[in-house]
Amino acid sequence: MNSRRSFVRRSLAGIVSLSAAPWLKASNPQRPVYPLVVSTWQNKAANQAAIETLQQGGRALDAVEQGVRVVEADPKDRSVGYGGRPDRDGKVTLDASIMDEHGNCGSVCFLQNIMHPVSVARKVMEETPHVMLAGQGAEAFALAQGFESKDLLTKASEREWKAWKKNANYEPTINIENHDTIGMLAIDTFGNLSGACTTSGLAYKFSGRVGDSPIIGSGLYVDNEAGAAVATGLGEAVVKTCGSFLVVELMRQGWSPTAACREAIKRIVSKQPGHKKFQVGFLALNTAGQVGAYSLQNGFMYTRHLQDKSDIQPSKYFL
Ligand code: SD4
Repeated sequence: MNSRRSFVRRSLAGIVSLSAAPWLKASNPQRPVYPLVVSTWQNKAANQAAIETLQQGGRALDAVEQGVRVVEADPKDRSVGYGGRPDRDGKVTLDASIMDEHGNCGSVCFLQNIMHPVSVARKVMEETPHVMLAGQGAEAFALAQGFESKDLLTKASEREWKAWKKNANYEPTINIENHDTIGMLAIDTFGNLSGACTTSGLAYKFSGRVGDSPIIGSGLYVDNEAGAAVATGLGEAVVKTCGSFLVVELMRQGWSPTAACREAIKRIVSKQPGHKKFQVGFLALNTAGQVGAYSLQNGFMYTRHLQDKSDIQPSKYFL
């Protein structure tokens, strides 16, 4: 399908748009840049917190952490942090990751009783020689770092879980029960990229299940010389294709963010026969500040915040 000619055309288009953009590439710190934040689904308050961090001179890394913390603390968001839907045993178990412009990264998975897994992930990155901590080890580390222990199961989530248990039928509704994981990408005024991703994972999953969000290269990937990507939707499908890494590598080859996300979706379609029954969405940002998204099914969207303007953009989709 991808003839050499169309590849060359795409590459040239990428080069032209990179050089025409007013955005700074990290290698050229003299040129002016404008802070930009994008996140999966509808997250204006989270993007606002992130953009304010950037406007105060913060790093993209600080911005994505501060941004996604807003959603982690929001009990109304049923797919992230406090108030997230529990696993089938009624336990809220969280996955999160963070990655900076140097390729440093940290993550936690199957973490319980801690409201801000993204900040624990950052501590893993900055305070340990490791990339990922899991389960009780991650929780003990968080407590030792001064995080408070909190029961994350809200009354509303508990009620829903009890209703689900009556039939215990595991067929998550596309765009509903696995919706709202926040993945956020940012460029700061130094022209550097960072990203974060945080979720309570699939509602009513098996105890111990870990999704794509804490797996570097699947739910999140950042390369300051190529771009950054995050994923949302059925994590198993994303893990099988190393989705975010694939999107970033395609952008490195000159594909636009949208084309790169579409190609990663096409990979899932061609390899995974069950794809009509689930949703996956990718969101990507290149070093020129271009944003793109693509999803398997209708219904995915992203929130973009550029300087003082915020808007919600529908993603293009495959099916
Ligand atoms: C997961 N990818 O754990 C996450 C769920 C998600 O929007 O993205 N929901 O599989």
